[in-house]
Amino acid sequence: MQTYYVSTPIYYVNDEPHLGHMYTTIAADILARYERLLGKDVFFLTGVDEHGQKVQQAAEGRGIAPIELANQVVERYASLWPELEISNDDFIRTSSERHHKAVHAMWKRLKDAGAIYKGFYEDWYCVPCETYWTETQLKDAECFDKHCCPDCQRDVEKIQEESYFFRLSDYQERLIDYIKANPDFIAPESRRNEVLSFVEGGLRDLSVSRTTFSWGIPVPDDEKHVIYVWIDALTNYLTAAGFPDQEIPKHWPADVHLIGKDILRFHAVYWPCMLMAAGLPLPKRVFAHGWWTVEGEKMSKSKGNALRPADLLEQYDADVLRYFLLREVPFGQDGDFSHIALKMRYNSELANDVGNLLNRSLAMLKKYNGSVLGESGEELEMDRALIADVEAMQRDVDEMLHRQAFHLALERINQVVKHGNRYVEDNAPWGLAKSGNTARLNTVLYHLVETLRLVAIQLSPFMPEKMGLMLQQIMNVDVDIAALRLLDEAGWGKLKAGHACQSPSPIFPRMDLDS
Ligand code: ME8
Repeated sequence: MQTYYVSTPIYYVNDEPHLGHMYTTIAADILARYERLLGKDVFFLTGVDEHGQKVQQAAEGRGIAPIELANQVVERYASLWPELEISNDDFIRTSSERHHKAVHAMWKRLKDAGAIYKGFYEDWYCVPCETYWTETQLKDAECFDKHCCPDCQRDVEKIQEESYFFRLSDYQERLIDYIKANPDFIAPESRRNEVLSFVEGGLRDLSVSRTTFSWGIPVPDDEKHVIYVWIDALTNYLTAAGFPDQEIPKHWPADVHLIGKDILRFHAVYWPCMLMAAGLPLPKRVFAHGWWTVEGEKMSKSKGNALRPADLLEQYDADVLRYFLLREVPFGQDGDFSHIALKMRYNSELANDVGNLLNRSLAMLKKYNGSVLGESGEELEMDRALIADVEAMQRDVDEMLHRQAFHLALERINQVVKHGNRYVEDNAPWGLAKSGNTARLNTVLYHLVETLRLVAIQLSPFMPEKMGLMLQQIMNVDVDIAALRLLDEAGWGKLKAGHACQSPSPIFPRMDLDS
């Protein structure tokens, strides 16, 4: 069976879950659900990043041990994901024994390959970003005088320590060749170009151990050193897949690592070079999405405007949030979250388009034929056009989701829904009923219900709960969304004459714009 592996970043436990974490995880969930629909053996991984100075400092600030802080925050994630219908197959914690073992195995492979050496390190360090900067980089970013981080503008500290280094510079040419030979490796394209010019600008060896704090995985046989948090964190993708017990795990290489644009360099430069050095295959794709602002402002702790998923879930159904986040902004671009935009999008595309098509179709079926699909008559050009549109949508959505163009996939499905609503107007079933044209009426109602069924299947990775309800009304049985397979379900004509649907029951009631 074909495998599919999608991952989210592992989230730092120094912070509560927020909109950004929720966004990537929902996106990954949609891909995982879609690939399961295709019948693949899917591995969907998320988890938490527990080590590093940042977490140690956050725990100290609260007067607790880092592992206690981690345990608290893990609880928050573990209880949030089911509420957002996240169907992850595994949840990785970097404090776990299995991960410790994998990081040691990775270190050993790098060491055995001659890619790690001991040296002396002097540089500038940004704790919040867990990133090192050279003097030149600070100067280039006009940050040297202020001693601030070129990324986040916060203070950087000068670090001098004995350190192990990874020979990143040795892999510069190989990485450039790889990126050029694999145009799909880094997406979107603008990010790929960014990474290429960064690598072409020259790679320095990377300091991969610390002696200034203790919260991490010790370097084998040199315990005063802790392994750099990014070497530790990136290895999570292999740990959960079964490394090192399986040298190349069944699901490896990953099909796509979904990440935010701020952590692209780690995933598109350090990680592939580490894997090359370790002699392991590279992930097929790294997709860096954009950042959300909230009501036009940058989310920040100090402003207190970071959107908490738990608060959003009090206001909106999980499915509505899932739909909005992936529909509103092209994946890869920055976007703005606003309540009014969510409500307007919901009212127009979910309440007015999908909800309306479902309600009016099932209501007419009930009124004119006791909810039972009758024998269809002759197929007209307009019927064939609707079927062709549905089938083209299925192909388009497949192509779009394989390049993570979620918003286009949703737009394409919406076109079919709009087509369905136009088809109702064009055929005016109420007129057919009045004139007693039963054969045509049956044909029209059949095409509507079959379109709705296939639309619901395409939307099910995005809105599993709502589409479960929609399919239940159409199929008249409880439908296990997770068990659906396109091979069995996606052909036009699965519903047969004589099939009874349920009475319509609104799944997308209109939202009040003022509340
Ligand atoms: O970076 N909009 O963890 P993290 C969209 N532990 N995404 C956002 C965002 C926003 N406003 N703010 C943050 C880490 N993010 C590491 C990862 S992976 C081996 C290790 C995203 O908890 C951000 O882009 O700080 C990042 O991808 C993710 O949240 C996790 O951030």
